Amino acid sequence: MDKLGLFFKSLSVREERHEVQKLLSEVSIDGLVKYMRSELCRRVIVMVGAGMSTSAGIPDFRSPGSGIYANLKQYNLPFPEAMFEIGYFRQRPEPFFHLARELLPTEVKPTRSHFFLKLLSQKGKLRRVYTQNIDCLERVAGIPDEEIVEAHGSFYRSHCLSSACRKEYSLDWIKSKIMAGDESAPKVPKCDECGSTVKPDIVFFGERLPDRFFRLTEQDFPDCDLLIVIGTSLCVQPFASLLELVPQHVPRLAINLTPFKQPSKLEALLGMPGSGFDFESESNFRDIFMQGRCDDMCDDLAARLGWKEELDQLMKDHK
Ligand code: CNA
Repeated sequence: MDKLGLFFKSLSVREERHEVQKLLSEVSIDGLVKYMRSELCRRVIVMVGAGMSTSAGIPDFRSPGSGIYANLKQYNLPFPEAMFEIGYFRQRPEPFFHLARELLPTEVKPTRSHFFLKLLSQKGKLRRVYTQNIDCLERVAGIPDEEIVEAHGSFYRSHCLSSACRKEYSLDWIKSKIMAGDESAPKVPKCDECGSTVKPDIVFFGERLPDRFFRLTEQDFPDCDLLIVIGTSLCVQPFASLLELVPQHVPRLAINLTPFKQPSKLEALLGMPGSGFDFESESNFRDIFMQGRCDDMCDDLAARLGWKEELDQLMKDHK
């Protein structure tokens, strides 16, 4: 399914209105925790965004002041998104590799929220983490590779841009190249076979999402027991539409520092309530919002679930 197909499928799922089973005894964090502790909640999908890594020192895109989009003046870009556009990158890769030093610091450690997901995995409750992040911190936290979908790719692998070459490079290789340059004059990594630019396997605007994303969303979302969304503005499609793909009765928890955007007139006309969540309405029986820093919210959840000591231990044991 392509991006547009996924978007329209999410709309059609919304249209299927019938009596749905209510799985939460009450629409509250306590009700959710009770459900999470039960045998009914075995297959949890987590959708992740840049907000989950800000406490690790990696800026997000859209937070006012600290976000990447607020700090691009020095690069003289025609428009902020050019930084991540494949056409622009082919002409002028230097700004991206300069910024990459911020996105891929050498000493960065996973956050408490990453370890909360690792704990979910250890408890056998994690179906999959769908991450928009490119920082590989889910892998570093020790979540098994098969439980992670890097929807927008990551720095984990890189390839030579030349279609005749396509030589593959590792995370360590690209990291060493990115960090080698002078901060004011970053080096563009070059292929040691053919001399072309080497690009991390990050999905730039204008590139297709990985096949694994489309294959696994079809499989996972219709068959999950809980959706958790952490640290994302839900502005990027088709990722944002995924939350519409879980069945109508499945509870959805959103954890974010700021509220989600309100619908535009057109979106409202199409019956789309902005983010797709329904926290406020009286008929809401499944959407819960925990507003705050995700590390604090995950800590709170872990405590209520009786997992706090295990979470502390996981963080302590991590080298
Ligand atoms: P975004 O649009 O910048 O939104 C981030 C959201 O997280 C905002 O709503 C913030 O309010 C919220 N937030 C920030 N800090 C916290 C916190 N501590 N706790 C809870 N919420 C917080 O970023 P999205 O992820 O929604 O956008 C998708 C883009 C961002 C993807 O294409 C990524 O590749 C890209 N990105 C990734 C990284 C990374 O890998 N760490 C960094 C920057 C951008």
